[in-house]
Amino acid sequence: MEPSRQIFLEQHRELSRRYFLRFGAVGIAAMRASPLLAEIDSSSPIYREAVAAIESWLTPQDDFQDVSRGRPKPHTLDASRRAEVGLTRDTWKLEVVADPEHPAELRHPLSESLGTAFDFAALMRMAETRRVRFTKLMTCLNIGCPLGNGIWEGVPMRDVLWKTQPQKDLRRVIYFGYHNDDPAQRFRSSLPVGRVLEDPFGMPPVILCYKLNGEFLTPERGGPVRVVVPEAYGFKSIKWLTHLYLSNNHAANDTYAEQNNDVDSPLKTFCETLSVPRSIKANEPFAVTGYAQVGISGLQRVEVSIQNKSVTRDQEQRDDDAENEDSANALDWTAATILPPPKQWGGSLPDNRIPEGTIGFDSSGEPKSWPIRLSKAHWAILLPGLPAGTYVFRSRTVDQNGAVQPMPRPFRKSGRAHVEQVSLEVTS
Ligand SMILES: Nc1nc2c(c(=O)[nH]1)N[C@H]1C(S)=C(S)[C@@H](COP(=O)(O)O)O[C@H]1N2
Ligand SMILES: [Mo]
Repeated sequence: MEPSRQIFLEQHRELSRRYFLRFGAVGIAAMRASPLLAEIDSSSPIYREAVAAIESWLTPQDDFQDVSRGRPKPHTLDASRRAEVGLTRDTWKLEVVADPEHPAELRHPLSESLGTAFDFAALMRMAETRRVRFTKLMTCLNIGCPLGNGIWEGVPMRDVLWKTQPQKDLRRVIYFGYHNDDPAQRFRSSLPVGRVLEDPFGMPPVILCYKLNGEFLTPERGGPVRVVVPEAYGFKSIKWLTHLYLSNNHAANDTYAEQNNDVDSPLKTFCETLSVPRSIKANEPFAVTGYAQVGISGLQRVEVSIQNKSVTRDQEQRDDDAENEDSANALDWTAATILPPPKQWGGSLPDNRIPEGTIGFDSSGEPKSWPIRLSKAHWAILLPGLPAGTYVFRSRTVDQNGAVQPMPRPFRKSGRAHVEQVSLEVTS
């Protein structure tokens, strides 16, 4: 068997279902002319090779993209300095105290000065009974493209919060990590206390995370302990965690709010291409692959469209209209194939085994449903040959509520949602 075919068979399950290209009667002129219009088998080597080249579903910890602040960045400190400042598992201490500005009333603060700070050994004892694991795509609101997809393990933040015996005046949890003991460098985030104490329907808890893909968090990923907020953009998942302030403040005061970000925006559903052939020969089919971020409203389908830009004058006006995303519905959209769960999860998972008890997976490590919310899906499509010319390729998601990308929340500062446009040159 040729190697790419072998990889494909290892990475992806049953894809033998023949699928139909539905560029139908209303399809674009270029496709109407194509003899390949009717039906294309996904066993085509072009399609299979493109699918085989798709990135792994889980991202190895060291391959995550990094978004870190600090002069120096805390993860760049050498091992002995990290031990001095509490950034190793042996030396880590977490304070859970009343917010100095808007104090909640606590009976039993966890603080260094009282000798009650929470340490890694206590976290591990708590983990014996309280440990949770879930998959999550880490995405920076400002960057938009996911930084990595992982299985995050930790204990619910509420279990540590309750140790302080809060009595009243608790409306928000404000939290930050080590930043060279310099308040000006502090990167702060916050959550309404309700989100910490109780999980919205179907949502995993907010955790104090110590493992990613079955291995302890590296310094770059925020180790020894970071916060992970399942449904939020990355800025809520504070690394090198050192402090929780229990606060009576009712308003978000995240550092990210200072950059005009919509700090209460949960992960959106959107998609983008991973591979588009660089050179396309006229009248030869070609494959396009991509990923979708599966936001809080799930993923129903991925659709693609190809717009012919080499057209006559009266069509030009219509094309200009289509540049405006409001008019995107004037284009013809066709469903791409959302790939099934992979056989190889990637992410350097020990023994390729989904850790036991990972939310959304059954006891044998099979996903209970697919795609998984707050994570990632891959998609692919084989397109029929096109006449020589210039085209624009677009892809977009439709979420489980039927909202079509960039809806329901199109604003850039609420997270990326714009519909990607890739230009295609088809040469004879
Ligand atoms: N302490 C601290 N935590 C932080 C940051 C930071 O600069 N300092 N960056 C945040 C932002 S903006 C993002 S997008 C994520 C990125 O996570 P990653 O570097 O593990 O991919 O971490 C968040 N946690
Ligand atoms: Mo970010």
